[in-house]
Amino acid sequence: SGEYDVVVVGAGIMGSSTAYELAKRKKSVLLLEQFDFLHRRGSSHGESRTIRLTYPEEYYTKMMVEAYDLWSQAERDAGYAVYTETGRLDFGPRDNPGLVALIASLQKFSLDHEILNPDHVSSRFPMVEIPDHWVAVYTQQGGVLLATKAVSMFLSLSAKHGATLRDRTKVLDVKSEVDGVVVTTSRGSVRCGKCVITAGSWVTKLVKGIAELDIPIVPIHTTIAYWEVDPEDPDLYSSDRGFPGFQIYDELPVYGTPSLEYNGMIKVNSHRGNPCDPDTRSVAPDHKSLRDYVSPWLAKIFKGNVRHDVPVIAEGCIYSVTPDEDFILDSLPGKDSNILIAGGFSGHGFKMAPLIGRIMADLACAGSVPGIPMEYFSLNRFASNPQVKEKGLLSL
Ligand code: PYC
Repeated sequence: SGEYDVVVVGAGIMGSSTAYELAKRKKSVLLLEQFDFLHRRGSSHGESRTIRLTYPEEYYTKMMVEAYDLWSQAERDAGYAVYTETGRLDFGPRDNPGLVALIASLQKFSLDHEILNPDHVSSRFPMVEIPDHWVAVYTQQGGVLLATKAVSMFLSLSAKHGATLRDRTKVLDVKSEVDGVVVTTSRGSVRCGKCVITAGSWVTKLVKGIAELDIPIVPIHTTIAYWEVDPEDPDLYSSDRGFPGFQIYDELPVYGTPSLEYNGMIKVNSHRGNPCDPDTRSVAPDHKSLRDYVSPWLAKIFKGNVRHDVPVIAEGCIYSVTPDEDFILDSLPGKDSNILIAGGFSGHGFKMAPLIGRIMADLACAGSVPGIPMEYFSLNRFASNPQVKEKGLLSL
C-alpha cells in the first residue's frame, strides 16, 4: 500500500505516455499493468503503427501537428527514435467524402501536400496502380511508429522521471472517497488523488464495476497481416524504393505500410473486425476477413507484385471502438470525478499517444485542457445525443 498523486491503470501506449507526462510534471505516479509489460493481448503490441497528418476531421489534423512535436520531444528525451518517415499516400474515388474532407483539412492548416491523378501516381510510384476516376494525396510527413519500442520508450521514460511501474497487478476495484481514490489490486490497495484508467478494451468492464456506468466502447478483434512481395524483387515495396504508408478511402478502408520490419513483405490490413471479449477471445487471425476485404485490393492496386491469396504472417489485435470513433477523454460524473478515463481509441489513437498523455496530465493536474476541443471526447456526448453520428466503418 502507499500514496500517490496519480495511479494510472493500464500500461499500454496510452498509460505509459500518461505516466511519463505526469512524472515529468513531478507528480508521484504509480503505473499498473494486469499482465506483463509489453504483453500482446491488447492494442499496443506489434511491430508498427501508421502515423499521418491526414485526417478528414480538422480537429484531428490539428492535434496531429502537436502530436508529431511531442513524439520528437520524447525521442530526444529517450535518445533514440521510434518514428520512421516514409511519406504517406491516401487515395480513393475523387468524390469520396473522407478524401475530400482530408484535403480541405490539409489546406486549412497550410500543410504541405500534393494532389496526384492516376498517371502521376503510376510515374511516381511504379509499383502502384489506381483506377482512372480516383485521386491520391501525398504528404511527406507520414510514416511508421515502432509500436512495442514506443511503449517500451514511454515505460523507460516514466521510470527515468520517477514513476513507479508495477506489472502482473490486476486492478480489482477503484473507489472514490471524499478526498481521493482507493485502488484495490491483486497485490494490495493504494490511495491516490486521481486515478486515470487507460485500460484499452478493458475500460468498459472496469468502469461498469466502479460506477455502474455503461461506456459505449466495443472491443473489436482485428487482424494484422504481412504479405509476400514477388521474391524476384523483394524490395519493391520498401521505403528505400519510395513506397509510402497508404490508405484506400473506400467503403471499407484498407491501409498499409512499406516493408520495414520484415524484408520482402508489406503490411496491409482492413479496418474490419468483429466484437469480442478481450478476456476470452481467440487471438487467432481472421483469415476470412483478410480474404474478403484485403486480398481483392492487393490484386487490384499492386499489379500482381504481391502474393495476395494468403499472408505470410498474421496476428490478432483489438480496437476499442466508440459509436462515432472519437476518443473518450473525460472524468467520470458526480462523486467519481477524480477517476478519469482515456479510451475508445477506435483503431486510430496510437499516433496521438504523447498528446493523449499531455491531455490526461492536464485533466488530472488542472481539470482543463488548453487547445483541444474536448467536447468531441466527452462522455456525455452519448447521453446528450443518443443519435450520435455513427461512422459505421466497422461491423459493429
Ligand atoms: O489511423 O492510420 C490509422 C490506422 C491504420 C490502421 C489503423 N489505424
